[in-house]
Amino acid sequence: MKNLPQSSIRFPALSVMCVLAVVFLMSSLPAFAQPHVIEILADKDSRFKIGGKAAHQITVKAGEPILLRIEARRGKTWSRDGAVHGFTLLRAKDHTKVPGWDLELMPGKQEFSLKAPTQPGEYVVMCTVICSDDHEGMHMKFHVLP
Ligand SMILES: [Cu+2]
Repeated sequence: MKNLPQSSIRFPALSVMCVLAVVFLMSSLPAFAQPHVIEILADKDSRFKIGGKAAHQITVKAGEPILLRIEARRGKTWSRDGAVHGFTLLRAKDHTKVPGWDLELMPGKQEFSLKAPTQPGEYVVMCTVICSDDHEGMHMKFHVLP
């Protein structure tokens, strides 16, 4: 008994309450603690896929942290630096690039920690590597909710 920290002898109830308070805070703030994980396959047939199906749209919340987990498979052609696809986010209205969202995809799995655009609205994800004859069709909508 001598070696126990004094505080746990004097204030056992207080320390239990502190632990409970921390656990409660952590569980009530999942949006800040956990990024929105999006798993995408950039496939060899020049299509973005989610859950095995061709993906037409991704929806996120403005400013939320995002973890992109992308697996890229090489199509017929690739760029000189080895990138097999690209993942570039453009504003739909004027096709200007969103800073930080101009990604090159290497063969295999890769992760990107990003922040969703702070401005709600319509965006477009485009492949920026000429990956096959079907490259022009490699894009999807990206919707940012307020
Ligand atoms: Cu492409």
